[in-house]
Amino acid sequence: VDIGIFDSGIGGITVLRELMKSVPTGVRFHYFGDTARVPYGSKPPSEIKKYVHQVFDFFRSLSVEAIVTACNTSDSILSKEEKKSLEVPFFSIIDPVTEALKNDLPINSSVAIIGTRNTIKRSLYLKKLIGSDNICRISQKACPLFVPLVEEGVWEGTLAETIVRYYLRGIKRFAPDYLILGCTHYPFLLKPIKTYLGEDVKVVDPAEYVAREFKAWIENQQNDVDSTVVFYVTGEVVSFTESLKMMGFDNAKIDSVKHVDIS
Ligand code: DGN
Repeated sequence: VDIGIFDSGIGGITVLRELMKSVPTGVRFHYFGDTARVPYGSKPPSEIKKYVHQVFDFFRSLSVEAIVTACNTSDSILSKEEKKSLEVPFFSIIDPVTEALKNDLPINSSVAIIGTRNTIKRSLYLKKLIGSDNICRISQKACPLFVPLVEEGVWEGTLAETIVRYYLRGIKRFAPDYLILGCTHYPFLLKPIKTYLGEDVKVVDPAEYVAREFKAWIENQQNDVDSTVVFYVTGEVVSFTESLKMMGFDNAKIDSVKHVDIS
């Protein structure tokens, strides 16, 4: 089965990693990273829509059988109609986690959401969670410097800690029971985030929930051939490949990294 998965850059690899863990055989993943145009986070929504439709056209040319959004910003900006009008199933990153939390969180839970400017402005997480009986307090915060930091490979150390502190000060005071990482780049900063907020805040990664949904969908189509992944990037190949290695993707898992131009 050929599956398209996309993000503005390396963030979506945190989602790809979960998908490959859940579905280790039978899939050829096509990971698209729009690295020449990252970050999407603060760009005008109309511009992001244009990019995402170009990515969809690219996936069409590969005849993928489903598309996974590994980008909360794109998921927030696309309309329901745009998602439905695709010829293949579209997996949202925001829907599975919010559905699960609405049902599973203990009573009187407090929740904070962090994401890019566009994601927080669109407030899909907030809108989907607000009003559930089990959530008593909810807060959200945009952290626009996190994505460039992660793309630069600065995942821990003094600089990462300083920027984490700068953005999460208010969240620390809010003292949520759960923190949702509403941007697929943010799991890279898990270490400084956890250190700053402390053990009492449980960090929720939406990737685990989309992987569960994807697994349930694909279950009956699996075979015993190892899942592989081909990477396509609009930017530079060398630094992207380095990031993959830093994340523990070895050559065996990387089919190839190709440069493409879709603009
Ligand atoms: N990884 C993207 C997300 O989940 O929203 C953010 C990308 C960006 O370009 N800011």
